[in-house]
This record gives sequence, structure tokens and C-alpha cells, in this order.
Amino acid sequence: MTLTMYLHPLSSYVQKAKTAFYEKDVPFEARMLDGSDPVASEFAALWPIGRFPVLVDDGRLIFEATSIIEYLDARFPATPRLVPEDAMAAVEVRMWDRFFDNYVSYPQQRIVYTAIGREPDDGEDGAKWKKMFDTAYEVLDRRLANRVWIAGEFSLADCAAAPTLLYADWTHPIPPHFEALRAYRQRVLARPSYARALDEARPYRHLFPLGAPEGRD
Ligand SMILES: N[C@@H](CCC(=O)N[C@@H](CS)C(=O)NCC(=O)O)C(=O)O
Repeated sequence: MTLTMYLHPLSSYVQKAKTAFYEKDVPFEARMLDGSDPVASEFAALWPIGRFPVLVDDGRLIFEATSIIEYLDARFPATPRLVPEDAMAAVEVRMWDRFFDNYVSYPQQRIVYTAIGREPDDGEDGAKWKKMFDTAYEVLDRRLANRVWIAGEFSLADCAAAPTLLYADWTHPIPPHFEALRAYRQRVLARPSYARALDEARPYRHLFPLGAPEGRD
């Protein structure tokens, strides 16, 4: 049995999925997407949408980092769950997973895609995306007062948070007065499962389009 994941280690969504694999200690084979063949052509044929990570398990295709994590919960029921069995607790986890993807990763991706010329430059240095970060930071700081993880036990939502907050802080630093959020960022970055994914990305940091600042991980 081999699970194959198409990935690039620098990708935040790949790091999100990897965190789940490492939490569960489930092995996978990596197919590295560095633009070269045969993997590039293989991936284009497999998933024309072109976004990664994508998982293949015995001919079954699973796309979207969140779905990959939900799949791992279903496929390996004896491993620690990342979406709680309890339906109400699961709603909470899924809600915060969406928060990180939609309100932190989304503006992050707009700023990066503008920097590499994939999306038009609004001439305002990404002001509207940075405002979105500021609002998200405020909501998160409030949410995290007196919490260790974002929604109960370490979960899918924390897998989303770790890479998202890594890059968001590089792009638009979290202000010092958001102490709860800054402490949480440190906590998720230090979680061994995420720390492993983070270490695997270090050799590629020079490729981060906005430049990787020293000492903020
Ligand atoms: N909604 C997808 C987003 C995946 C995504 O945007 N991945 C980026 C890398 S972080 C990507 O594939 N970029 C390549 C591209 O846009 O061509 C998920 O949650 O997995």
C-alpha cells in the first residue's frame, strides 16, 4: 500500500497536509513538483486544476489539503483524529480551518501572486489584503485568549494555522500587542509534526517570492 502525494515542500497547503501525515505517523511517497518531467507531465494529466497537494491512494485521487486530512482520518481510524468524532466539535474545527484558508491564506496568496506577476498590481502595495490580515489577526487574538489550540485538541484547524501564520507573519508581521496570537504562532510552529514539515522546506526558502526574513520561525 503506497500513498503518493504530489507536492512542493515550500507550499503552505502541502505543509498543512504533511502535518497531518506526521501527526498520524502515516508514511507516504513524495512526488516532487519542481517543474521538471516526468512528474510535471504526470501531475498535469492527473489533476488539470494544477493546484497541490494532491494525494493518490490505490488509484483514488484526493484533492484539497482539508480533504486529504479528512481522508486520512477516515482511512486510518486507529490514528489520532484531526476532526473530532463529535459532530458539534467537528463543526467548530471545520469552521476555523475555513477561517485560516479564506481569511489568512487567501490574502497571502494574492500578495504572492501579485509579486510574481500572476495577478495585477493594484498600485497600493496590497493595502486591501493587508487590511484583511489586520482584521483576521484581531479575530484570532481574541479567539486564542486562554486557549492552547484553536478549537479543542490539536486538529485540522491547527494544521491549517501553522503554515498560514508562518507566511502571514513574514508578509505582514503580527503586531506585538496581539500577544495571544503571537504565542499561538510559536506554539504551532514548534509542534513536532509541523516543525518537521517546516524543516523540510528550509532548503527552498530562497524561492519564497517576498524573501524569507531571518529568525521569524
Ligand atoms: N484550495 C487548495 C489550494 C492549494 C494551492 O493553492 N496550492 C498552491 C501552492 S501553496 C498551488 O498549487 N500553487 C500552484 C498554482 O497556483 O499554480 C487546497 O486547499 O489544497
